[in-house]
Amino acid sequence: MDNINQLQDLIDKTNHIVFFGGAGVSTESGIPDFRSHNGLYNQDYAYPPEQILSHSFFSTHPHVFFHFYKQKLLTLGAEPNPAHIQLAKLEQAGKLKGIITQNIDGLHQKAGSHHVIELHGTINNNYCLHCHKHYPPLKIKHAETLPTCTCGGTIKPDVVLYEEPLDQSRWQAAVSLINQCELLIIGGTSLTVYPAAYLVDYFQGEHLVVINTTEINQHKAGLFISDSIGSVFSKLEIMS
Ligand code: CNA
Repeated sequence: MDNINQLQDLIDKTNHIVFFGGAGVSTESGIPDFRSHNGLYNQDYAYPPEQILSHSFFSTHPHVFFHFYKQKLLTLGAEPNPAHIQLAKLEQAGKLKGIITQNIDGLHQKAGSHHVIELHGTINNNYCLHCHKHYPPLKIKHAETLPTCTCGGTIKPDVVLYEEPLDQSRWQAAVSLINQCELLIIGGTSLTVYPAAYLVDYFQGEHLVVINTTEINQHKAGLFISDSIGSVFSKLEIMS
């Protein structure tokens, strides 16, 4: 049986599936990831992206942060690709119990998924650091200088920057999902960002499948599919 048929077989016979993904899930929607050859970490900027996307840099260089953020991460025009769409169908079919994503682009929800844990937050929520008033992403996009609240405070996207802790309720929900699933599909992630990557340690189920264009360090994987995730998911038959 080839890799795709093996995955199809696992999906057909399992009713408790969880998907854990990263930036690679959205590259086929035109959003660059961090660590691929043409990812954001391999382009030239005045500062390394890891530094720009840190809490201390946000506080000390907000103009540079927002310039980078608006250009590279505020991807409001992007559309879901077959991976997002088929995962939404799997949820509708009652097989997929949840998606844990490190992405901030909101594309799983745009594709119709409901149970999505956004470990690193989302570009779709933004709030004033002073009075906590919420703002839509267009407020950030259209700000000519720093996005500023009516109270004068700076508006920050609700995305987790380096040096910032994860939201504990999201983390607990993710641990519980992974802990209870029978089939875990990991896709489009280098599994190098912590603590997110520790989540795999909580998996106790039967089957772990990895779909990634490059090899990643995941010894628990029984099946590794070295292909782009949109292409893999578009070959699966999912009854909704
Ligand atoms: P990463 O470290 O850039 O790794 C991406 C992985 O996906 C690499 O191993 C690639 O080889 C692989 N990959 C790329 N394209 C595909 C594809 N089409 N099919 C299968 N595999 C592919 O990204 P991680 O998600 O592991 O790192 C976590 C960071 C990236 C999180 O904090 C995210 O917020 C952040 N990020 C998110 C987005 C987004 O929201 N779309 C974009 C860029 C970065």
